[in-house]
Amino acid sequence: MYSDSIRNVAIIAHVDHGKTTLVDQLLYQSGMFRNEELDKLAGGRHGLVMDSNPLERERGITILSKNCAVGYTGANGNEYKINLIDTPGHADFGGEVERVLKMADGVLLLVDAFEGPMPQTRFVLGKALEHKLRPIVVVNKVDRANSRPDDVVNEVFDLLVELGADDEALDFPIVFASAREGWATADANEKGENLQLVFDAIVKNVPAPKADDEAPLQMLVTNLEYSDYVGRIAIGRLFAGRITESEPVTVIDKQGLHTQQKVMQIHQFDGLGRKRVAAVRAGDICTISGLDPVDIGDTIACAERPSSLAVISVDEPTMTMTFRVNDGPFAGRDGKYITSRQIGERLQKELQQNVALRVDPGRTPEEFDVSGRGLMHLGILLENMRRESYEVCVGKPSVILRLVEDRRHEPIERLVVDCPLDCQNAVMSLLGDRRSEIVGIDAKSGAGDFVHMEFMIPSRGLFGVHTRMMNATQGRAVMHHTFERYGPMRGAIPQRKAGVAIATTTGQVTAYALDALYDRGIFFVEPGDQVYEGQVVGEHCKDKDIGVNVARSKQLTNVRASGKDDSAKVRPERKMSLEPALEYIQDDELVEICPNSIRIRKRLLKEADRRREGRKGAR
Ligand SMILES: Nc1nc2c(ncn2[C@@H]2O[C@H](COP(=O)(O)OP(=O)(O)OP(=O)(O)O)[C@@H](O)[C@H]2O)c(=O)[nH]1
Ligand SMILES: [Mg+2]
Repeated sequence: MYSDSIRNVAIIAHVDHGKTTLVDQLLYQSGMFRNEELDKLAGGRHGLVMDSNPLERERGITILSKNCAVGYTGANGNEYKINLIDTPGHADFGGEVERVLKMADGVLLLVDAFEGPMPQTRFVLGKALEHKLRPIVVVNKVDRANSRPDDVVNEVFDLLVELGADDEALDFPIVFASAREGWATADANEKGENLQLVFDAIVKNVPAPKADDEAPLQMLVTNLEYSDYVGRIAIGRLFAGRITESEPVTVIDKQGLHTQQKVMQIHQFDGLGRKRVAAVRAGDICTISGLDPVDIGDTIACAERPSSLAVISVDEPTMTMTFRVNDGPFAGRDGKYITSRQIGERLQKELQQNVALRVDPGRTPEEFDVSGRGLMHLGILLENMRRESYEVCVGKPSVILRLVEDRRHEPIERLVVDCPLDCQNAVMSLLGDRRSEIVGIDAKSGAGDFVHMEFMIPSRGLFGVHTRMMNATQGRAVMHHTFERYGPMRGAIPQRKAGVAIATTTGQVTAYALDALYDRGIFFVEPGDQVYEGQVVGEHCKDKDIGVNVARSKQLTNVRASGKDDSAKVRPERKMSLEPALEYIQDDELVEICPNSIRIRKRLLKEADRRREGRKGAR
């Protein structure tokens, strides 16, 4: 059968365990690209070809899952086409992983040879097992000096047992690899030469798609793209039948609504690029242009005998935030799109591709309640909007509660912290305050005096923890967390203790004014910045808010005094980037996000208004 020569495999792992590096190397070694071409595509020496969008490059992480395909000639001389699906490892993009697993018949589970299975390893592996996908375990980074590959294999086995895997899955094939150096080996103590073992493991262990290409067409749309030339492009896998250019088809949406449409062009993945083809058969992954409306989760079916495939279900969001029109005095200064209609349309567009996102109308027509999987999930959306010249204000993120038998339940996350032994107490006391419970602790073998701790902690308790953890351990701790389950609401969690410094006038910040406020706290602005009344310009050293005039300039006189005249001693400012700012704010504050600036402000800009509201609250 045609589909015998196809392998569809998803690469899954915890963040940074080397998925994209491996996919890049597989592409490279399959001989499709010459070195220089890859370098050009990767945008330089260190870039990864597959992490192609600017935010991914900047942050060094994968955000969107992506397809590519490589050819491979097996030991028996058979030709195979391997569709590789690279997935993001960060917990907030778990929705992406869930969605694309539908395309795969097997997974490569990468595990760092030093770190071992981490929270997101557990999550993605659990999802793979739910989809009945058997893992091939790739213990990666065995080139690392402190790697402990054999222990890691045992830990993966234990994890599979814990997740209730069947015997077949427990008998997983193992490959040891260094994705960065481009080799794999069956024996962890020996260096390999190339990645052939990985290719062989895929060909041998990933089942060929079971798909009947004589049956009526069924293709599941798992991804969408836009092109200025052809409009919407649907990406997905053919589960049955064939699809040909210019063919009339029936698109069945999630509600079961049928629309008659016509296919324009069909492309198959070919290396990093795509190749136009006249037809595609069941089992393969392809892109279709010419269909509109078409959405993720829709089935593209045969025009005469249409029937739909099971809809993709994705876990519900756990965190929500209010997006609203920027009504600050500087609104429209650097953004192009600022009205609620423009913001609303942008959010609708995002919904089509971002499956784990939800948008509800807010309290006023100027507001939207946007919910997602975590701070980074929503942060990336905001970062993208900002780059596209939108301006928005957002309120303090909050977790989504659920009612279970009349009791409020909140999201609980599994948090893993690795730190040197001498920081252990600092970490425990920081987390102890935050309603966490410890579920595991052990010294990592082969890693000197490091401890590995696992906690269950309410998502609420994680706000602002990162900064505090870094301060408490001088940056030596590594932490990761993943949503685990909903659980009964735990008690109160300490909020930001410090008050803030609020600008009392609108104007340009002067060194002179900051100098005079030197001992009042830390400032988020620097001389030359424009600020407005009601903007939060710094953190007060006491627990109350204060008003400050940071735009005060020196009275000019004719007499030049000698001495400390221009040598204002301004402390370096604490620059607040997007996500830290979101974690920082309280209920009465907003983060204003514009293309060139991120500001924190009080919801009510006038002090008198804030005081009136405060009195109302106290009554
Ligand atoms: N020493 C060593 N480092 C590696 C190896 N493979 C990847 N890395 C490094 O690990 C880091 C993360 O690699 P990525 O390929 O971006 O990891 P990823 O799993 O795609 O990460 P996300 O997509 O963000 O989840 C990079 O700095 C790589 O250079 C390896 O085999 N050995
Ligand atoms: Mg990646």
